[in-house]
Amino acid sequence: MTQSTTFPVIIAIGSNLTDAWGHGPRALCRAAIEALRGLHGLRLVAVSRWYRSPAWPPSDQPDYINGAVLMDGSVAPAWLLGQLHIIEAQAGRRRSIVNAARPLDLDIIDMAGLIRPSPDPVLPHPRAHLRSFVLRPIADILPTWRHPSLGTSTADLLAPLADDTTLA
Ligand code: PH2
Ligand code: MG
Ligand code: MG
Repeated sequence: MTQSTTFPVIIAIGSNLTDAWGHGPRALCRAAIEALRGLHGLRLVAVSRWYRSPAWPPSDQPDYINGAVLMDGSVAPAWLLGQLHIIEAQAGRRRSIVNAARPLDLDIIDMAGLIRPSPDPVLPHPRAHLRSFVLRPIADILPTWRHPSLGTSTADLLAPLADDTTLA
């Protein structure tokens, strides 16, 4: 039997709230790494540095902590999205309005270059190329990455963006 592999799988991590137990964004992001490590069918290959940035769009929300992980393996996009929603819910995430502050956000950015306009998860993530808090962590974990549909490197995508991320 042939075993297909899916590489790269890139998942962006974000948090800008404390959970009900008092765990802040840094702790929630670290716990998310351990939860991702436990996913069947995927292997954790690399973890980015952590970055801090103001919430986008500008608001009075707390700053975000963002990072990303690189994984490989062979799983279906819809299955992976379901697993990420479970991990988000375990961190106390309740889905409300778009861009609401959240204790944990896990977004699939790329699965082996798959172009998937619908259904969810839409791939590549439709706003990844516009967000320095997504692109800088990707540059850490996979410097050779190119945006699957644009063909552009992280450096070229970052160049025109106002980069308000700093190392956390
Ligand atoms: N995520 C959002 C909305 N705004 N801003 C920053 N700085 N970082 C995020 O991860 C983020 C955001 C929705 O997912
Ligand atoms: Mg997000
Ligand atoms: Mg999300």
